[in-house]
Amino acid sequence: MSQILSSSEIIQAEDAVRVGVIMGSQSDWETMRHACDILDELGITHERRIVSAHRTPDRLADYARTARGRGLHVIIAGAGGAAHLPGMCAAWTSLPVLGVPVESHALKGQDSLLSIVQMPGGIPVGTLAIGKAGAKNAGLLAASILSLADAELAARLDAWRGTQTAAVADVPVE
Ligand code: RP5
Repeated sequence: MSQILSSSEIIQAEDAVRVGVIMGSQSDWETMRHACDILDELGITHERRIVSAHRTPDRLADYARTARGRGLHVIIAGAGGAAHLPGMCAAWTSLPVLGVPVESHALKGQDSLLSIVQMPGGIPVGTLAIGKAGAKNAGLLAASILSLADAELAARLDAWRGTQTAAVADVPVE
């Protein structure tokens, strides 16, 4: 039997947090804010949390294990250095996990990239580029995933891409 929702329940459902953006440290925020900016631009409700695989392992386990039950659809996880956060998050949940390698001081994020991308078969992490571009694309990829079941979001995403295309000049300026 179909369930009839009240208008307040519909508003609540539309406002439900759909993406979790987690990062290993406050120092990752300058990178991860670019994922949140895209989610904001596309009207995707999300939450932001500092969750460290190393310093707060219990917080990570709680966060990832309860994510699907709380209604999240996608998790974007950014970390730098020995960047175990995306992989450990993916170990605790079967939601799509998008990993963003944060640019480290010592190795310019190559350590982060290799830590995130080389997952053994069986526990996938969709790994993006190092730094700002990766965070931005993680937001866009989360939008693409959500758009599979959300035609209005698909239209907003296509419009966003159209605006980007229209902003590319034909010739370079001096
Ligand atoms: C990682 O260690 C974090 O994701 C961060 O990129 C890196 C450095 O953290 P802080 O020492 O700046 O807190 O766990």
